[in-house]
Amino acid sequence: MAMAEKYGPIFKLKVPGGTRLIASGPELVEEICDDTRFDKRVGGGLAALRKGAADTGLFTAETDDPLWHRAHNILMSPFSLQAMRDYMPRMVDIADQLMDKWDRLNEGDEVDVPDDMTRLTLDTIALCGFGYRFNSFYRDTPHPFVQAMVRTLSESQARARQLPIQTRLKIRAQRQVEEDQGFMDDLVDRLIAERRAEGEAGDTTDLLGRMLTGVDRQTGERLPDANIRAQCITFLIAGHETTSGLLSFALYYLLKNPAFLERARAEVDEVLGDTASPTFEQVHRLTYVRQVLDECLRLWPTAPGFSRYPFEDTVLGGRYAIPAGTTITVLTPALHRATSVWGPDAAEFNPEHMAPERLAAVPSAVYKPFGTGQRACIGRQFALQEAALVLGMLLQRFDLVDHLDYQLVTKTTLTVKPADFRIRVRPRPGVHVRRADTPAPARSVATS
Ligand code: FDE
Repeated sequence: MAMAEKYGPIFKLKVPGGTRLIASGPELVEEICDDTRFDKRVGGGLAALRKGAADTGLFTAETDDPLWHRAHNILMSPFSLQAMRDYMPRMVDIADQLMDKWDRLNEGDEVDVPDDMTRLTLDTIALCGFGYRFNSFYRDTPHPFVQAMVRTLSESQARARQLPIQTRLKIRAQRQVEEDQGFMDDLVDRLIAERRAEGEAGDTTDLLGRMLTGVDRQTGERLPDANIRAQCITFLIAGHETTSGLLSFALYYLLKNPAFLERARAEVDEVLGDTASPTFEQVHRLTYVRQVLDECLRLWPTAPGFSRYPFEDTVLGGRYAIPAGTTITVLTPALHRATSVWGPDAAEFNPEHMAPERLAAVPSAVYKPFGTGQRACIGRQFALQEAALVLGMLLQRFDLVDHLDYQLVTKTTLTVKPADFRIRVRPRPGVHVRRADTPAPARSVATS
């Protein structure tokens, strides 16, 4: 981001793996987002995880791969508005576990915010995705699946940064990756097999159920099991760190800006009152909370960029010649701070930047926390609904205490998060939520 400020709207960055173009000027990004001239470049951290074409989830598939189209069409249903409604009880189920944990802390106990948000988002995507409970709130150390996933991700990140020869020499690391991938595949395969065995009786409202029964309207085809498995793993990876970072930044900015916190809380009190289990309608009425989240994604889009390439030789901004196939990375945290778009206070947190009347005047290409075009994030509504629900429930019940006078330091792995962000929480005096006794659908599956 400092380089973008120094070198301008587009610059070249030389790294061991080669030279990269980094773009953050709004006018240039508007052109780069044109799907008729540019397409997604599958690269970087996640691409190193690809095994074969059929084994590739949406995120790492090439746009011209027929399986990407088929999966994309079939997956529109599990990410539709109707599906979001169906996920609500499961989202509340996991959110309740977080509320219980914070509620039962003793005076003076600390919470590690990103840690708890990661427990929450991982468990939420797994429960809504395929009825599986990682039970992260009941563990000190991550579930073995999560350990395998984290190791695989950090190895693939390392590979994106090193030379291919270095990768080949790391035999032990390779063996570990294979072992971890095998472990993850086995667990997901078991879930798929169990669901198939249940036949008609199986849940058809979660992601897995919808993937197993879904048919691509264009081709009439279904998804092969190997592809369904890859999608499940992709959703776990894409759907948890990003959303947990978003919630962590939201708590950070509200902690540091009491006036915005009070305004958000006034809305929460009005919309949620003392209901313990918010409904779909209530969550979607939390419009100021949404503005807070949108503003967090402006300053810190937790997936901090995306890469594209032109189909043909092209010229950007009337002056930068770009040969066909050249990778350009759009650096969204820099793009999102353009003073020409957001005004002189572009670098500051202010949910007013996201007021509907103001957004209406902003060209869509300058706000891209979920990527762009046909390859944009399919989980966007899912993530925003989950985040609004959880932020709403937290504001409804807790006061946040900044006992360490936390100063923001970000940590970037595949995603960006606040590092070492610890706070204290206190139940809000005089607030008692009413517990509804509607347990969420719960299935548990034996894990070896
Ligand atoms: C996607 C996405 C993107 C784009 C990338 C590129 O272009 O390369 C982005 C930027 C994103 N995404 C972001 C985000 C943020 C947040 C919070 C999220 N995200 C969340 C989520 C959840 C889920 C489940 C998801 N997410 C998922 C996903 C997927 C599958 C994808 C791929 C799509 C295609 O390609 O087709 C994404 N995501 Fe996201």
